[in-house]
Parts: sequence; C-alpha cells; structure tokens
Amino acid sequence: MGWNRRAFIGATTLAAAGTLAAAQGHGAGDAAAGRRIRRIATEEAFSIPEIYRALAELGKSPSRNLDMILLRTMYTERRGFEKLGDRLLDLDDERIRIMDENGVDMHVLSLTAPGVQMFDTETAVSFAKLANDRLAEAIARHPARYAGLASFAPQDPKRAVKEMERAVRELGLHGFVVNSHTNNEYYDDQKYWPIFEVAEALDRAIYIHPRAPADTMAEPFRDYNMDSAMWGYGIETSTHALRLIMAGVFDRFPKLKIVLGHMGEGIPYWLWRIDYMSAAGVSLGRIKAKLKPSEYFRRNFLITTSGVEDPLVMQYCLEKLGAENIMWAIDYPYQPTEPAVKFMDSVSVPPEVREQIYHRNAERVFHIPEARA
Ligand code: 1DF
Ligand code: MN
Repeated sequence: MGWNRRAFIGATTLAAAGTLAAAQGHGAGDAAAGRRIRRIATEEAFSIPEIYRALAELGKSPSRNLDMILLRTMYTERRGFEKLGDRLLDLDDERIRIMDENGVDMHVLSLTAPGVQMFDTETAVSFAKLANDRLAEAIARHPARYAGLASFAPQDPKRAVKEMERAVRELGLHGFVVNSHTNNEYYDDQKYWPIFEVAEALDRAIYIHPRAPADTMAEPFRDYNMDSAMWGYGIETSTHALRLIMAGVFDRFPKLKIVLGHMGEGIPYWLWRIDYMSAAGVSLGRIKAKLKPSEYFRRNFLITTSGVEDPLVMQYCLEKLGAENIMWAIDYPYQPTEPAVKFMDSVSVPPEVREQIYHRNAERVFHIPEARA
C-alpha cells in the first residue's frame, strides 16, 4: 500500500495547497500543470420514465416490505420530492450543469434503487434491457461525461447472464449494479452464482448498492426512519456482502470485484473482529471460505465514499484497505454535489492518493479510458 500515517500527516499542507488551487480554478494538487484532477463520481443514480411510473404504481400496493416506504414517499406521494424525480430522469440538462458548476467530469450512472428487483420476473427482465439501452444512449450523447453500470434481473439468473453479456459486449457498459437482496434471497445461494461467473469472466465489477432490510429482518427497522440510508441500508448490504464472503464465493471466483458504497457499509470497521470470530465458524464447518475475511475484502472489494464525508473514516479506510481500493462518489441526486467535491478536495492525502480515489481506481475497475491530455 503506497500510503502511510506519516504521509497522511505530511499531506496536510499539500492538501491546503490543493484547496487553494481549486479556489483559483485549477483544482486539487495539479496547479503547476494548470489542470485539475479528473473527478469521476461512481454511485450516481438515474431512472427512466417507464420504470419511474411502474415504481409509483407499485408504491400504491399494501405490502409491508420496507422498500415500500421509499416507493410511497419518493414516487407515490412525491411530497417535496418533485425535484428529486426530475433529477433522476434528467440526463441532458441540470445534471450536466451541476457537474460543470462543480468540476465533476463524469458520472458513473446506475439505475436507482431498488432497480428492477421488486417487479415480477418478466417485467424485471424487460425493464433491465430497456434501462441498459437508455443508459447506452445517454453515454453515446455524452461520451466524455458518462459511464454506466448495467442492470440485470436476479429473478432469472440465466437471462441475467445473457443481459450482462449483452450490456458489456454490445452496449459497451462498464460494470453492473444490483441492489442487495431479491425477493428476500441472497446471492450466496448457488443458483445465483452464474451472475458472479459472468462478471468475473467479463472482468466487470458488480456494485452492490443498498436497498432496505429484507422482510426476514424488517421489524426493528420500522421506526425512527431506520429503514433506509441512516441505518437499514448499510445493515442489509453489509450482511449480504458477508454472506458472499463466508459462502466461499471468492474462492470460486478469485478475480471477481465487488464494489460497496458508503465507505464499505461498516465492514472495514469490523474486519478485525470478523477475522477473529470467524475462526470458530470455520472449525465448525459452517464457514466455507478458505482465507481470512479481511483478505477477501482487500482482494475482491472496493469501497466508495458515497454519503460519508468524514476525514477520520477516510484515514482509517486508507490504512485498512489501501488507496487502490477506494473510489470517490457523490450519490447524486440523493446527496449534494458541492460538499462531496469539497470533502475530496480537502481531505489530507498525498496528491497521488487523491488521484487514485478521484479517478484512477474507477478507470481501472470500470475500464474507463483515461482522459485525453
Ligand atoms: C436514498 C439514499 C435513496 C441512497 C437512494 O436510492 C440511495 C435516500 C433510492 O436517502 O432516500 O441510493 N443512498 O445510496 O444512500
Ligand atoms: Mn445510492
């Protein structure tokens, strides 16, 4: 790992210089070259009218699934959310204006949660195709500004694999997104492993984005807004990621790359204890994984900064995981752009680390061409 604590402290002055350069219009760390660092944001949401309307319709049904809270407030009632809906659907106007105003070069777009995963199988399969086609069209209109993560319908793993192949080979999309569980099932179940097999074969990462906790663990999350971004999303998604590790998914697919948002959904903080306590599960034969959980986390996972603008968390994750495993994200339109940029411009890291997090890791993992000089 090309980064250490001494460098972190030493970088404070450099970062201050970077902020100054940004204020002068040059951006962090590269003022001498008269050019700022390329900024690629990696968890940026969009929708399309067909799916947006179908989710609004779904939001009217009486289900007690926790994601229905999102569907009711965001799509059905739309109280105070007019702007959010418009922003999800817009790929040509305000989004690019906000990117320009804040010096954001590229959004890596993904269909917003819960994606196609709450629809019946046939609807999900056809919506995934439609969303991927529209995504490819948006990228074709703005090739320098967008990359895209393809959706697929886990409801039908066979057709998911077909769509994943089409999305990369024919549409040129850059990776995949899935919003945690589907119908309360987790993908450590081997019927889903063809999805991991094809992602590894295509060398494209799967971004496991949150959705609300599954019905099987919903009750304690019903009050105090704990269903969603404040807490429930992270618990659902970290639990899913750990299930994949413990099931041995990464022994079977050692080159598979999984991306987690929100600074790793809490997992980095727990790694020491997970390593220590997993030994008992291994000796009882309940854990299939061959390596320590932290070894998979460093080898097979990347995390993004979406929605966590805490310099101490950044410092910890850099030491724990390495600069090659962290990517910048905004979570547009759910998080404001300006503070996300300010955070990443001013966090105390050496210039080369800022470059890795702002764009180099995303270029490598998502096969995004380097910007022309
Ligand atoms: C929210 C947050 C919604 C995130 C999202 O997609 C989302 C939210 C519907 O706060 O309502 O992706 N997030 O990633 O934190
Ligand atoms: Mn998000």
